[in-house]
Amino acid sequence: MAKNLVQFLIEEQRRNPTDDDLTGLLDDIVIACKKIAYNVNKGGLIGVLGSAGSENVQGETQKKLDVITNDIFIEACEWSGHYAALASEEMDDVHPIPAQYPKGKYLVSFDPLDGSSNIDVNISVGTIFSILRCPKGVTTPTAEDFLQPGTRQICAGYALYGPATMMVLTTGNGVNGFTLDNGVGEFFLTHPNMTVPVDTQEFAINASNQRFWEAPVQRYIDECVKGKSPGGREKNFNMRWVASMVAEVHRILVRGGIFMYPFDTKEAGKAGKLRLLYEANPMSFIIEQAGGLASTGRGRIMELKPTGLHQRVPVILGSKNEVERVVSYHKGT
Ligand code: AHM
Ligand code: MG
Repeated sequence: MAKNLVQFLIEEQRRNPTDDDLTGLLDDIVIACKKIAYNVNKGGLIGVLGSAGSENVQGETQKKLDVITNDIFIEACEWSGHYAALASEEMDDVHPIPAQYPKGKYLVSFDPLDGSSNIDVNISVGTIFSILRCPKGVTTPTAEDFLQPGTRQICAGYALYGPATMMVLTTGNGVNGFTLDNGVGEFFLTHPNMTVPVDTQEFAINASNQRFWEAPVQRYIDECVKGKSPGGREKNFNMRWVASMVAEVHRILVRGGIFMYPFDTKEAGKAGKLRLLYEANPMSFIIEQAGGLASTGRGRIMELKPTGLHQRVPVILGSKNEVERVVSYHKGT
C-alpha cells in the first residue's frame, strides 16, 4: 500500500534532516484540510453555500464557506504550539496565538478557500498555505514579520477539493501529491516527484481582461491564439480557465501549461489580482520545485521583498520554455 503523508514526512526528514518539525507543522494543516474537505463536500446538505453577507479586507464579498474554512484553519493551527502567528486572505491583520496556548517558531499564511467564486456552482476549490520561520527574538509577530521573500519559505502546499481531495506539498526537495482516502481518513502518496513538462501547448488566462493587459501579454496570447497560422507559433494551443488557481496549478503539475494572472490596469493601484503571500509565493515554490518557472514578467516572484500582507502581484507560472518566452517579451518594457 502507498505511504501515508505522515510516513512520507518522517522518511523525508530522515533523508534530509533539518531542525524544523515539519511533521508536526503539517499535521495541523492536514487536519484543517480534511475538515475543510468535509464541509466543501457536504455543500448544500449542511447549509454552507451562499454569501456570508460580509466583506474581507480586499473588499470582496465573503462566502459562508470563506468564513467557515478560515475558522477551521485557525482552530487547527493555533493550539498546538507550532505557530507563532497566522495570516489569512480573509483577515485584515495577523492572527495572534491566544494566551492560553504556547507559541511556536513558525508563521503560516494561508488562503483557506481559494477560487471561492466556484463554490456555489460545485466546481473545484482549494486551500493554499506557506510556512516561514518567525524571525529570531520575535515573540509577538506583526505583519512586518511575515514580509519575507518567498525564497525563505520552508514549506508550501495546497489542498485541492476536486473529484478527489488531494494535498500537494514541497519542503524544498521536490513536489509530492497525496490523495485522501475517505474510508481510512488519511492522505496517501499517489503522485511522487511531480514535474512540470518544459514545453506545453496549453495556456490559462481570464481573456475577458484582455483590454487591460500590457503589450507583452497581448502579444503572447495573440500568438498562441493564432497558433500555426500567419503571425502565430510553430504549434497550435489549447486554452483552459477554471478560475480556481489551485485547479490550474494542479493541471500544470500533471500535464504542463502556462497560467497567467498578469499585471493589468483594471483597478488602479492593484498590480494584478493574486496575493503575494498566500497565493503567488506558495504556488511559485511548488512550481519551481517541480522544474517550472514563476515570474511577474519582470522578475522572479519568490525574490520580491513583500511590502504588505495583502500585496497583489502579477503571476506568470508554469512550463519553463513558455514562461521564459513571456518574460523575454517584457524585456525593455
Ligand atoms: P479568491 O482567493 O478570492 O478565490 O481569488 C483568487 C482566484 C484564483 O483562484 C483564480 O485564479 C482567480 O481568482 C480567478 O479570477 P477571475 O474570477 O477574475 O477569473
Ligand atoms: Mg485566493
